[in-house]
Amino acid sequence: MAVDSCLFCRIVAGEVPAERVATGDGVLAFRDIEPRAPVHVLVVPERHVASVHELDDGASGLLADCFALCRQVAEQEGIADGYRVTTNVGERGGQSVAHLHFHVLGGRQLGHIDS
Ligand code: IU
Repeated sequence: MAVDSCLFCRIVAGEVPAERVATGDGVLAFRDIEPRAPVHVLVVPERHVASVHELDDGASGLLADCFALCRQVAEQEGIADGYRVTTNVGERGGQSVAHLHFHVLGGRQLGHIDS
């Protein structure tokens, strides 16, 4: 997908509105438009990467920055005692936006992942 037509690249660029909740080193957190839990925030790298499957071996810094922002969001949102961080890969894996993103979900009792 061309970066200029990627929805999350356009959110990062400020071309598409989103409720931003935090920023980190090359990463952005904003509220999911269709929340599946009382807290549902997406953490995305600013640089376009389609999914974890497209990451190269040098991506450890990017991943550390993403997870650092996930932790910050959990603290900010008051869910640090229990939350889920998840990422989908490819259409068959439930991914609908082809820009790497981590769902930070919490604020209610979460069950096992079974679907
Ligand atoms: P998924 O893992 O690729 O399915 O997650 C994409 C998420 O992006 C999904 O939870 C949508 O509700 C969310 N989203 C959004 O926050 N803003 C948008 O404009 C669109 C999707 I389109």
